[in-house]
Amino acid sequence: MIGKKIQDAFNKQINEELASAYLYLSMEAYFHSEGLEGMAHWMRLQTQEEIAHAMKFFNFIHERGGTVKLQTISADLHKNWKSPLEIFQASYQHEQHITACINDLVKLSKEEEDYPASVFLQWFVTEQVEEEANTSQVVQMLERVGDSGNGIYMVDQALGRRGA
Ligand code: OFO
Repeated sequence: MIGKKIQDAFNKQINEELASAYLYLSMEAYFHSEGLEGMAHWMRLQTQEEIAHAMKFFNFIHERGGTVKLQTISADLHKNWKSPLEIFQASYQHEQHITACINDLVKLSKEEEDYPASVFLQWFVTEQVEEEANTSQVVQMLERVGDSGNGIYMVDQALGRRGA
């Protein structure tokens, strides 16, 4: 049986993951409006990953006999985006925020001596290393090309090759 503190914290994390999906969806919409279909594709896969992350927490709560409580997703994350660089910088910052959330959950699971939760969270610890690396690499690429239309086109093509 899952303890109340872990259940509440995991429910909050479901919201964080779905808010991440919502954030990336707003970014995908911007890329479509700019005709950057490779970046839009990259964001679509990112959104799908975030929903999968939320579902891992959702399933874990149920498997441990707990109750899932869905909460309102913040619309503050949905901005009027202005450029690919601004978007990927925001993505990188957002992933750093998610890493901090996961680290707090790991700490709580240890304080609560909830070993199944600690083991479950290890996947997310590893995943966050990848999430930060992926977004910061795109930031570097975009910084390198600056305002060059050809450069943005090349980055768009590269991101369009992202596999699931
Ligand atoms: Fe982007 O890793 Fe989940 O939120």
